[in-house]
Amino acid sequence: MELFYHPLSRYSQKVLIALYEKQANFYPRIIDLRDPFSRKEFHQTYPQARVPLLKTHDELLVPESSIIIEYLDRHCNNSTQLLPQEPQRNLQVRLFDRIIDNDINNPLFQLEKLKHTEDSNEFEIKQLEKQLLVQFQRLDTQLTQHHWVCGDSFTLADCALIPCLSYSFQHLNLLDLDEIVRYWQQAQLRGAWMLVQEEVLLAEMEETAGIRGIP
Ligand SMILES: N[C@@H](CCC(=O)N[C@@H](CS)C(=O)NCC(=O)O)C(=O)O
Repeated sequence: MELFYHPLSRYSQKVLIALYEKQANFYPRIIDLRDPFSRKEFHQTYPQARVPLLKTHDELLVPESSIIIEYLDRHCNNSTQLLPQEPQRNLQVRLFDRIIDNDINNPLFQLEKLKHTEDSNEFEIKQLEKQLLVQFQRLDTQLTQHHWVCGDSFTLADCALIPCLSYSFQHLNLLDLDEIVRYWQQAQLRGAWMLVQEEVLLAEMEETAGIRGIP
């Protein structure tokens, strides 16, 4: 399998966590979408030119982080089941995966964009931050009953949430949310995230030194 991704893309990190959880072998193909040559080349493989993208052993192209993880869960058997078999729990995990992508990860992109715009609109920033805090409060309540997002075991929903927390802790006031703080501390000790984090730190250092760009 080949994974087209960038270490600083949160949706790529989501899939990397799953790959490490599943202990799956893959060829890493780093794509820098800011580089026009890299983008053009990738565009030939995948016209939507978005990362992450998985190329399977039989040359099937699988886009969309959640679908890639579902593919990995079906095809790479190890003890970690990222999508529970039991239908009710399966729905719950998929629901939280959608909530996290749509109501946390995507608004975080908007927030990053607004903060980097020169004549940034303070009102819009405050509104977004408020919306994000409401989502984190909702998750905090969910986590009072659960060790991971959807229960005792690590799932797709955790793969979705963990990459959002670094930026969120830096830019939002989450320290009053005890369960989110506890969750973030425990997530940072999870082996799969530690492996992703090593690559993220390296890419950030390269970015600072001007060796490699952010997608
Ligand atoms: N829903 C997609 C989102 C993927 C996504 O937004 N990827 C970003 C990088 S994190 C990207 O490739 N953006 C480039 C573009 O849209 O041109 C997923 O879950 O994989």
